[in-house]
Amino acid sequence: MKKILLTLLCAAAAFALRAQSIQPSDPEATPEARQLLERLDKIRQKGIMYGHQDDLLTGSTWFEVEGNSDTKTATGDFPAIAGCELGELELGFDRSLDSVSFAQIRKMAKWFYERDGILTVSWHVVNPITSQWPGIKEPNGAGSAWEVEMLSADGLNAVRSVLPGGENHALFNSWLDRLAKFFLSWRDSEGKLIPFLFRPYHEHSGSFFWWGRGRCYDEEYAALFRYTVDYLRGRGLHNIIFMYNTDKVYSREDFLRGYPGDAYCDFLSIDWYGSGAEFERNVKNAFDFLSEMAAQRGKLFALSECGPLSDGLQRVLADYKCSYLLTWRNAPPRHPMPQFKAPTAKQLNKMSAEERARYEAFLRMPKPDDLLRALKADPHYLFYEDIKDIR
Ligand code: BMA
Repeated sequence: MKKILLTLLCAAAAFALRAQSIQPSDPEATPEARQLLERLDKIRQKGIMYGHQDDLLTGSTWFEVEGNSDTKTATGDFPAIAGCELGELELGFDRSLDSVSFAQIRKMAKWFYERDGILTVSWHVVNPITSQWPGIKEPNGAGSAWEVEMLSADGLNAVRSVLPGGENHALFNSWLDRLAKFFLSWRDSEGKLIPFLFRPYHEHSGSFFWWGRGRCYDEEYAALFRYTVDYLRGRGLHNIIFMYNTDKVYSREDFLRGYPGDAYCDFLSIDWYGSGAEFERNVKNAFDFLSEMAAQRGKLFALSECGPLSDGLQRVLADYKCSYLLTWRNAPPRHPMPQFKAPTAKQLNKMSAEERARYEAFLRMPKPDDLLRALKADPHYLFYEDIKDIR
C-alpha cells in the first residue's frame, strides 16, 4: 500500500513539475528557442533582469560605436537584455526610424547572442493607410505608427485593411516578407537562427498606435497578431519567442481583450511608465494578476517598458518571478537632451530663497545613473554578468 502511495505521489509531483515548466507556444520551436525559454525560466528563479533599449547601438552621447553601452559606463556591466527597434524596415530602408542601421542591428544581435546576452525586438511599423498618402514622412510624424487621429474601429480601420480581404493586405504581406527576410539573416557563427524575444503591436490597450484599442476591434487585433505569427512561422522562423503586450491595465479582463491565444505567445507583458505611490499600487495590482495568469497558462511575464527607475518600483517588482524590466533608449540623437549646466557662484548668490530651495532639491534628486547603480547593487536584479553563465 505504502509503495503504491509513494508511486502515486511521485507521479503527481512529476506531473506538477511538468505542468509548471514553460512549454514553447510553437510546437516546432528550434532547440535554441527551447533552450532560451528554459534558460529564462531558470533566470527568473534567481532574479529580475535589467533590459535597456538600444543599449548596444546608441547612447546619450554616441551613435553606433561597437562595444559602447551607457549601462556599462554607469554600472561596469551590460544589461542582461538588449533591445532593438525595427520600425521602417518594412519600407525597405537601410536605417530604422531612429536612424540606426539594420546591418548594425544584425551585427549587434550576433555579438550579444554569442556572448550569452538576451535580445528583444520592437517594431513601430508605419501606418498602412496614411504612410501611402503624400505628405511629410518624418519619424514619429505623418504616416508613422503614431498617426492615428483619423482611424477608428468603425471608420478608417488600418488593422482591417491589412487582414486577408483588406485593401492593404498585399502591401502588408510585402512588409512581413521584409521582416522575415531580416530575421532569417540573424544567424550565429554556425549558421543557426538566433533566438530572440519579439513584441509586435505593443501597448495595444492604448489607442496611440494604429493597432491600438480605439482604432480596431479586439478580434481584429487578435487576428493581426495571429496572422503575423503564422506568417513568420510559415517562413521557417521557429526561433522567435513572441510577447503579447499591453499598456496600463487594471484587470485581467482588460489585459486579455484582444489576446491572440496561448498558441501565439510565450510572454505576457505590460509597459507602464510612471513613479510614485499610485503608480506602485497599480503596478502591484497588475503584477498580481499577471503573475497568476502567467503561471496558469505556463507563460513568462515582464515589465517590458518602464521609466524612470525608482526605489518604489524596484521594491514592488522584487516580489514577483518577473523575467525583466526594460527602460527605453537614452537621449534620441534627433532630440538631444539639454545638457545640465551648474550655476556659477554669482548666479547662485542672485537666486531667491525659493529658487535656491528648488535647486537644492534638484541636486538631492537621484539621477538616472544613480538609480541604475542602485538596481545593479540590488541582489533581486540581474545584469549581464549575473546571467551569462546561467544555462
Ligand atoms: C519612442 C520614442 C521615439 C522612437 C520610438 C521607437 O518611444 O523614443 O523617439 O522613435 O520610441 O524607438
